[in-house]
Amino acid sequence: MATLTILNYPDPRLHTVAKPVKDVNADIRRFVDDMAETMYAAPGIGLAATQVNQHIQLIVIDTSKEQNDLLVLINPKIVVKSGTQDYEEGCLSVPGVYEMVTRAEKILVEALDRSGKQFKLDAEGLLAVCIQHEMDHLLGKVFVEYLSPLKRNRIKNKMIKLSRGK
Ligand code: QAP
Ligand code: CO
Repeated sequence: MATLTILNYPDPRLHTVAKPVKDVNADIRRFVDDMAETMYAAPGIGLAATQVNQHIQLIVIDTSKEQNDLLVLINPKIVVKSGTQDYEEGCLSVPGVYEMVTRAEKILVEALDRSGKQFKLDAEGLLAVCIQHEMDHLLGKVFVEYLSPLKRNRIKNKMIKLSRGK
């Protein structure tokens, strides 16, 4: 296994739209393992393939306290959503920044698992927020794009300054 390099906002590659996975084969399963290792090492609760510069529809999530309940979503689709909730979100691609975002409270998601089998998942609360946040990445969208242009520009400038110091 290997940890992958995470792209940092405002890297333009974070705005790439991901393509569906055609075949959940051994290469994809190896990539899922590397994604999980990268997320756990960070540590984070969610990571989209877009964030490691692989533009395919694949997400790993683990919102459990013990970090021992990996959820793999390949080609995810939200089939039903209801309600709204506000949650203070962060992102491994925007380190040190946490801001409130409004999203659906409950969602029904359809996806393939790491063996390529289709499944449905009812999610609410933090898990629902995390799935919506990660699915946005697959569409090339970062959570700071929900903020006002003023806030977003402040964050952009902060990130550029930080990356200069590396
Ligand atoms: C997305 O985010 C998420 O700023 C996953 O310095 C976050 O794993 C969905 C992280 C919150 C719902 C609620 C962020 C780690 C991890 C940082 C993450 C940082 C170190 C973020
Ligand atoms: Co993110």
